[in-house]
Amino acid sequence: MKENSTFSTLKTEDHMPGVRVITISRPQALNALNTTVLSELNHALRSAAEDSGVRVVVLTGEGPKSFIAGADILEMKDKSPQEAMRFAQLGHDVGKLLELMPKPTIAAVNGFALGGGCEMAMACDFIVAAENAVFAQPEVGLGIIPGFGGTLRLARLVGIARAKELIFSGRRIQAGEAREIGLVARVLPQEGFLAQALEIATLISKNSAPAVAKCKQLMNEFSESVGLNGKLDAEVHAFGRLFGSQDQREGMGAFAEKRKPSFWGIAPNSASAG
Ligand code: DAK
Repeated sequence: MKENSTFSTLKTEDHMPGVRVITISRPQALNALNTTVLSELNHALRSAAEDSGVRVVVLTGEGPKSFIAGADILEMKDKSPQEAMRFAQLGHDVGKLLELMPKPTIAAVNGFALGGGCEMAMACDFIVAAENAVFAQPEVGLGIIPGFGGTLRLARLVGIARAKELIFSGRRIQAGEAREIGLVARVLPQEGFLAQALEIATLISKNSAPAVAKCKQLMNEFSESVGLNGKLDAEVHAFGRLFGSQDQREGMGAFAEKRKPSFWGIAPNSASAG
């Protein structure tokens, strides 16, 4: 195992043969995604994509409690619509790298995968989850929408009715339910979780890299992930527009003040309301 990290919020390690593990390491904030984490992820993923020694990428979070507890609410809460859109774009760039790089990407989800955390996991080729994994898209409880591709990718994975139920309610689901609905490929025991996830990565890394890359490209095309770009832009704009609204300030302010939010935003009353 070779450690080669030069990042402040990530650790990267190479496991033979050709498995790169990228670990988000902000355990004090349950590995929430702030601008620094997203910028560093962008660099780390580009470097893995360009390194011919890397055949499989595994993304995980530091500690047993959390994969990623979402985008960093404390950093986001005072953003203007323009700043929110830039932040969303940064998240989308990372998601596109995970989804489209010609190497398999595996999300090894330990603990919470909430909001932007669930979205990053879904941008990977597949998710393996520890028994203690918990998934949710809780954004509407903060006065915003999933902004890193969740409205599209969750529906693609679990079907539109299930995705609507999860996104409208913000309900949390455990690893078992996530596997039942097709969000998670495999659930593994919590004890020795990463080692087991690495066994799956190692199995893949021993296969023909060009053949695996071609499978990824074709399967993405068949599932239309390569056509997502325009739709993701619509999500970025919708996300940005909600910043500065009374409900966004209330939802994120309530999280910062550790209290329940009280929403007053008016429900749109026509089918074309946007
Ligand atoms: N952001 C910032 N800090 C967070 C955080 C987050 N998402 N989640 C947890 N933390 C911090 C807490 O503030 C706390 O810090 P201290 O108070 O100790 O300084 C520390 O982590 C430990 O958290 P708790 O004390 O709350 O721990 P608990 O075990 O009691 O609860 C929890 C764990 C994960 C259930 C709870 O922390 C929680 O509900 N966290 C928020 C989860 C959440 O709502 N996540 C979704 C965030 S919104 C977009 C891009 C992205 C997104 C949308 C659009 N575009 C670019 C368009 C995504 C949005 C989101 O992800």
